[in-house]
Amino acid sequence: QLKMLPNQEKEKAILWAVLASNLPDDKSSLQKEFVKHVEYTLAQTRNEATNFSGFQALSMCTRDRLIERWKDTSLFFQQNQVKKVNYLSLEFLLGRSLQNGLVALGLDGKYADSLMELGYKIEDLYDEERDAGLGNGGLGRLAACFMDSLATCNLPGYGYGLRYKFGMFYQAIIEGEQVELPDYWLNYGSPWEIERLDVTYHIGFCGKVTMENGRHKWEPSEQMLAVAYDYPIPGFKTYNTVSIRLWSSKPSDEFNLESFNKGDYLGSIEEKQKSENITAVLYPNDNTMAGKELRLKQQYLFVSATIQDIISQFLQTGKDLKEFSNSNAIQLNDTHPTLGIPELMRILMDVHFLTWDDAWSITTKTFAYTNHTVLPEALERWSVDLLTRLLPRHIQIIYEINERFLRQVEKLWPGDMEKRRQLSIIDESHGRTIKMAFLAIIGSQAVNGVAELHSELVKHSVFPDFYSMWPEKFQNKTNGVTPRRWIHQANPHLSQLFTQKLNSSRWLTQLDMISDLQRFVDDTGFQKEWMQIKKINKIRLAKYIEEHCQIKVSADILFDCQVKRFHEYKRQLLNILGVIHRYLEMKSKPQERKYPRVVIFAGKAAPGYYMAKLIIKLINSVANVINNDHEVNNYLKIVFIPNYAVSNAEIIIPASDLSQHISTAGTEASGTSNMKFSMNGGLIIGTLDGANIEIREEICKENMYIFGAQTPEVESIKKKIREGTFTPDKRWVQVLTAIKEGKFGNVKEFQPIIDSISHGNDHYILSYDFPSYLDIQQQIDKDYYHQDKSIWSKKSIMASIRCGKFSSDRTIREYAKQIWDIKELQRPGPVHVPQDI
Ligand code: B1H
Repeated sequence: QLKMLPNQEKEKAILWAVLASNLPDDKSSLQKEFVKHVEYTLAQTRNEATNFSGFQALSMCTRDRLIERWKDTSLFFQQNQVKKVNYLSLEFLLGRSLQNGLVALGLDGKYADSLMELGYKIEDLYDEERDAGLGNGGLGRLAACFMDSLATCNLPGYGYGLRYKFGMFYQAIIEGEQVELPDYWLNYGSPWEIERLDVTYHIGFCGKVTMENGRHKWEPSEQMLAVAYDYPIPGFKTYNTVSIRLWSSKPSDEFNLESFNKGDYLGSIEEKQKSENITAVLYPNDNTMAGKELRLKQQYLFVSATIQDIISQFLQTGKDLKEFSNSNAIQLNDTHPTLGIPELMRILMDVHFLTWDDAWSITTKTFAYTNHTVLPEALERWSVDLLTRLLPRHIQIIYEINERFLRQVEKLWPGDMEKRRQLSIIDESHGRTIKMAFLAIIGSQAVNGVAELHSELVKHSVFPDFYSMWPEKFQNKTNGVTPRRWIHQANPHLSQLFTQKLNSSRWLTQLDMISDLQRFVDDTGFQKEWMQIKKINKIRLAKYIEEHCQIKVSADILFDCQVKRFHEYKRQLLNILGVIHRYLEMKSKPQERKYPRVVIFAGKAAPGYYMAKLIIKLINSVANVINNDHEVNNYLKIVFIPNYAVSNAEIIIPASDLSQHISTAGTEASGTSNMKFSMNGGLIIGTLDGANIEIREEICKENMYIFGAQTPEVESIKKKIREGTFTPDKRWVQVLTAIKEGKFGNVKEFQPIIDSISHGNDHYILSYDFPSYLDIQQQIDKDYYHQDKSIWSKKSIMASIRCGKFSSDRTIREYAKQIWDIKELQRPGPVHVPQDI
């Protein structure tokens, strides 16, 4: 459209581009911008300006600069007509954005100085920001790291998600129990979002399907709108900035005619208000499925708005829909957005009149599915009845997909009714349900797990028949994390040390480079500096603990952390039973009081997960007893940090000497905090599960504390436990006896925990792994408190510098090449005059 511009217009366009992209960054300009936002945008005076208004003003300064890069990036992608990936995730656990944005702009240092003169400490302003907690845990945080890496690696990509008004609940601990409080994170608005009132889509529910000229026509009886809110995600050391588009539901203008005709004005308004509720709250379940109608509505509103948006952008290019999959890849972050598959089919057939075969060919070339869990309770199934009522057209399409698929099954396994039953998308065993993972696999060109072991389990244990049908579909993409946030931002001293010793900050975009530091591993000066940084981080955490838990801990002793969602498979219970054993030993043998340690827990339990909440209570009861026992509390302290979230993870992780990743082998798909801890020089005590296995391969086995049963043994161990032929260690019996004697509070209260690991229950084989867990903990004490301090320092250094593989840049490049087929495209420097003027 710009091609035909006359000369005058061209000059105007250039002037515009230069002015818009040349915000000066000398100190005085930065200060002026900041003051302008305080005085004019916030309408405050110098005297009124609090840290919070300082945060707001600085955010607006940052946002101005990000927006400028951001618009040019999407324009550049469009002009170059590149293939892009659309990453669909019901969760984006972004945490805070201010520091991240300033770091990406390279302005964090300059702003720190500029604001100092105006009377602000920049860290205090960072601290005012509320976390964007739009995710539960690993899966949501992974999506956030991926966006950071897409931008940084100059890959054309867009994130799509939901703008929940209430993010992950705020966790308070009251009398040892978890209490959930609403997280109304948008209370003061978010400086990062751009509301796009012009980008809205109609979303329908319920109603009926009719035939018109041989075509299906869905007439929904419920209508609402999805409105787009865009968030910029800046790349580091590049001008590329990508977007996350989050949808918010709101009533549509169309009036509910039925109520209106009945004269029920108020009733019809009430109906409309309900539509605002759809995106109100994030479901707080990690690794379990909620199965609620509202959640299904969220999922459908999400995919419908997203697919409509992708198609609308595609059609603007003037291309034919048959070319769709050459321009778009769609990645499903777990099965939560799987309805995108029948939604794309519906739009292609019913709106754009493509044939089934054409629509199916496009769909199956476009979608790819990432599986994140093998736990049966987390594999999504939706009731056929519910789907039929809410999405009558989609259920027809799902039936048709299933019919055609089962014909393929029949060809491969003629007459095998059992295979047909096993592989059907529709499960008839407990009510009729749709198996979403089956639909996702059948509708996708690639299926991947998130760590080597997990991907093997996906192929051989979870979906073996699909693997035998389409072995080429199945892949592995080991997770990663962004070193910008998880080293540079969270651990500034370590970042500085890396940059100084490598003489370059290139490691931040090429994390493999840090393995060069291996040449310093025996250098005692370097070791000292290394441990000094750890100490500084421990002092910072000790301060946080004192403020938030009113417990004083010494930064001179071993910090042992287990911070993650509470789930029985993650075995926080094994940890606290180990703590009880340590305590009993110290009580009965004073000579055992020589290896001081603080054991730190943090994490949320799903509000409806009774056992997980009870384990939190047990931990706090044990903490209460031990922390108040003057005989031992100089040697052992237990801390439960409330409200584990991205922002306090940034304080906890760099301070750990040891972290626990101790899930039953074969249950944790990957884990990603294990990578973060290791990069920051914390050693891992862990099972051979998830990404622990690959971390060990990289950093070598002498730098990691591995214990417990391995995946192939687990089934037979469970069987022994069930059948009562396994005899637990006497230390296990002692610990359980201590709880039963009421040493840690009300015996009756904790009985369900005891039951869950006794009488042949113990599904997560705690009793079996307990002895090897205690043994390796003893080894850790000796290594950490060895008189030769270099033993531990070396392990810590190795654990960090051999972690290059676990940058999410590596992961995202693998997806780009092996699944999405998208290419890097870096937009040129600050003054970007569109090429086709
Ligand atoms: C992971 C989930 C999950 N796996 C259901 N599955 C949810 C399942 O709201 N729901 O219904 C929410 C989340 N989350 C985690 O993904 C794995 O447990 C980790 O091992 C893995 O590191 C992470 C990222 O791949």
